[in-house]
Amino acid sequence: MIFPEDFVWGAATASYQIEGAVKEDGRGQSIWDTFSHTPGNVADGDTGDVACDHYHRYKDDIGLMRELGLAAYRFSIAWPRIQPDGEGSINPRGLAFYDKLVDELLAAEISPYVTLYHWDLPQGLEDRGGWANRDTAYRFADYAQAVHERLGDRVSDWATLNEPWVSAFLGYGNGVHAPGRRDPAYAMRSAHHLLLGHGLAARRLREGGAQRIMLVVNSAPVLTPAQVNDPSAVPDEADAAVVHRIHALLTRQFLDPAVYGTYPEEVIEAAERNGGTGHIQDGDLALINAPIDLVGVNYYNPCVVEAGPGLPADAAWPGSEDVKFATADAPTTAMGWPIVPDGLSRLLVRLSQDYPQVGLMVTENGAAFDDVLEHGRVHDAQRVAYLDGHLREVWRAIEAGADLRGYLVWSLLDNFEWAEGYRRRFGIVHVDYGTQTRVPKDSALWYRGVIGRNGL
Ligand code: NCW
Repeated sequence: MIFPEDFVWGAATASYQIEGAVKEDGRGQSIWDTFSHTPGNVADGDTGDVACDHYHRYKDDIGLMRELGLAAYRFSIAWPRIQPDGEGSINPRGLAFYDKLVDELLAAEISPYVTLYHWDLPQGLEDRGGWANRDTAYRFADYAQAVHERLGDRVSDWATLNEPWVSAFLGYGNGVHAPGRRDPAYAMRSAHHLLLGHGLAARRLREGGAQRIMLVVNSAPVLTPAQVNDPSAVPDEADAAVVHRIHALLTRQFLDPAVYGTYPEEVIEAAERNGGTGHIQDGDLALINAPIDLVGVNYYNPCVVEAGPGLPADAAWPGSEDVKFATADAPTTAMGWPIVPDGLSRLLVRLSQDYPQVGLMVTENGAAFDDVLEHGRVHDAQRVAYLDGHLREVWRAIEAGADLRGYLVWSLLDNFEWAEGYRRRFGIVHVDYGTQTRVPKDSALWYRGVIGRNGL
């Protein structure tokens, strides 16, 4: 299985999950600092205060990337390092860190893929309403422009937002993520303002000459339990209706406005029943519909649903009280996420049909397992099997005609896994948080081989 010649192999991380150094060089506070320091929000009371100490160890970490043969490294910028309060003057020391990071990557012949927002909103903006406040979208565009002005001469690949569904519905809907609000109306408003921020920022990046711009979504094929193991299973009418609606709320809610400048009717209905549509102003959809080059796809598992009584208390899914979220009949990772590799090819083929005018990139895929470090090695055979299985499906999707440009493993390093803290290890490189020692797991060595032969 040999991949296309220009296929991009890499790995991904995010600022709050790896950097640490939360009080250094003028960094302001983010909603994840506040949230993780509030007891009860994160497993074991973990915080990102130190994390992988990447802020001080980035040179060694890039050395590791080079040893693994990565061609691309996707990282995110901590907005509160650039604008400590979320608006106004730029903190030169914050920008200087990313400047050095980019130079070091380029010297190692690794292409930087910059994500502008991976969930660490400046707390100052949250105090003024966060993403539920329309003004945050405009502040995001200003911030994006400032970063691009500094790094745009060396960075070709830009992502505006990571997983806006998660920001809106876990952050403002069910409160599992920062800022921990629980209100479906807030979640719907926030989703729209995130999209508006995406569109405004994408325009500024384009005006500044950015070569490739993408929006990264947590997407998944929405399947009935029967369809998980039998792609030819045909759902009954009631099941088909909820599958259609959940696909609209999970994926089309973000990609239809970005690519076509329209909202699916299911999104409008969900908003009407949760606070109304007053936050959607005339002209917004045209602003959101700024041209993008790629959709970044983060895939971990399918979304399995059937018609039935739902979870009225789960504000992550406004407008789906009649949807039963089911579990796939499949083995699971340490996150409890089912392992369904062919969900990835089904998803990629569908997205390439629904949005043929944009390219696709797998911007995250990977798994947490209960790794054990023994005699200086981590034999993570399950992760190797997970990655191998999913890469076979990436190849199948390419064979089926999907315009797939690359694949980035989540994650380079074990890191702060949000509400799960450090107990969930997604890295292909093991991190000992006591000593900050890095040990490439078997999966990292295996991945180096895959990259070396450009295939499986
Ligand atoms: S928690 C989450 N993740 C993990 C995180 O480490 C990374 O920063 C994220 O981009 C691994 O990849 C993403 N995503 C939240 C997934 C919740 C999805 C619920 C969707 C329902 C179908």
